This record gives sequence, structure tokens and C-alpha cells, in this order.
Amino acid sequence: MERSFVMFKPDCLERRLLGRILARFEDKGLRLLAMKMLLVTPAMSRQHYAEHVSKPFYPALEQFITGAPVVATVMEGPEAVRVIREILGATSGLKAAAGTIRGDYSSSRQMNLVHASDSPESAAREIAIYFKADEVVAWDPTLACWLQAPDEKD
Ligand code: FUP
Repeated sequence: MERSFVMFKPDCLERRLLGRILARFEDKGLRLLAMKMLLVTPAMSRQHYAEHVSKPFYPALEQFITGAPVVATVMEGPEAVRVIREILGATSGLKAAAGTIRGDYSSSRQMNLVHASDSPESAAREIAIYFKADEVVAWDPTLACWLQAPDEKD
């Protein structure tokens, strides 16, 4: 089992796509461990996008990500980091394959609807920016036994 930090960005909420897009993750069988609606502050944005702060596109990215509410979540599942990024598709909605979230709903590189961690290490770092340890609920959904056979679990 692996955890990922998944954040529904301002364009997702402004465009009223949260319910439909969240449903894709539920349908896949990923389990939700935490969920919170908030306004990202400039300081949080700089922490979240630490590797991009000095890039030319960062000021516009910060303005976008702090400009309307987001919904931050923690999701868990087998190989969750890779699986979730494949559900999202390539960074730009114009390059993302049809059938992915960005491929189906976005035509933008900045307004690409959902963020997801690119490694388990990034997930741990990002989860700590948005959630206190006791806000992340470890649980074993009853349905889990219908999502993977016992001999597939690592
Ligand atoms: P991703 O991991 O797919 O979310 O994308 P990156 O880590 O490469 O980029 C982080 C965020 O910066 C993305 F959500 C999109 C944004 N971005 C821009 O706004 N302009 C760019 O030129 C590149 C990335």
C-alpha cells in the first residue's frame, strides 16, 4: 500500500468538476484517508512548489493556486503514486491522453485540475504541508476484499 497527496486545484472547484473527478478515484478503488477544503497561502505555495519557485512560470502559478479554494486529500492504494499520475495524464491538458482526467477536461498546462505526488517521498513531504498527523485516518474499508485478491497484496 502506498499513499499519495492529491489536490483538486482552483480550476476544478470553479468549474464545478470536483464531484465528477473525485468519483474517478473512488471508482478505481483508491481509499480516501484525509480531505480538507482550504485557501492555499503564498507561503504554502512556495513550500509545495519548492522545486519551481525560481522558474519563470512560478509567479503565475502562485497567483492561480492561491486564487480560489482547493480540496486537499490523501489517497491510498497499491502503487498509488504511479496509478494516480496515470489517471491524471501528462502535465499539459493539450498533451494528456484522452481518457485521463487532464486529457478529458483540460486544455492548459497551468489549469490542469489536479495535483498528485510524483514519488512516495514527495507524498510524505506534501502531506505534511497540508495535514497534521492526526488528520490522516488509516482505515480498512469493508470493500477492500473485493478490490484485490489476498495473494496480490504485498
Ligand atoms: P505535474 O507533476 O504534472 O503536476 O507537473 P510539474 O511538477 O511539472 O509542474 C507543477 C505545476 O506547475 C503544474 F501543475 C503545472 C505548472 N506549470 C506551469 O504552470 N507552467 C509550466 O511551464 C510548467 C508547469
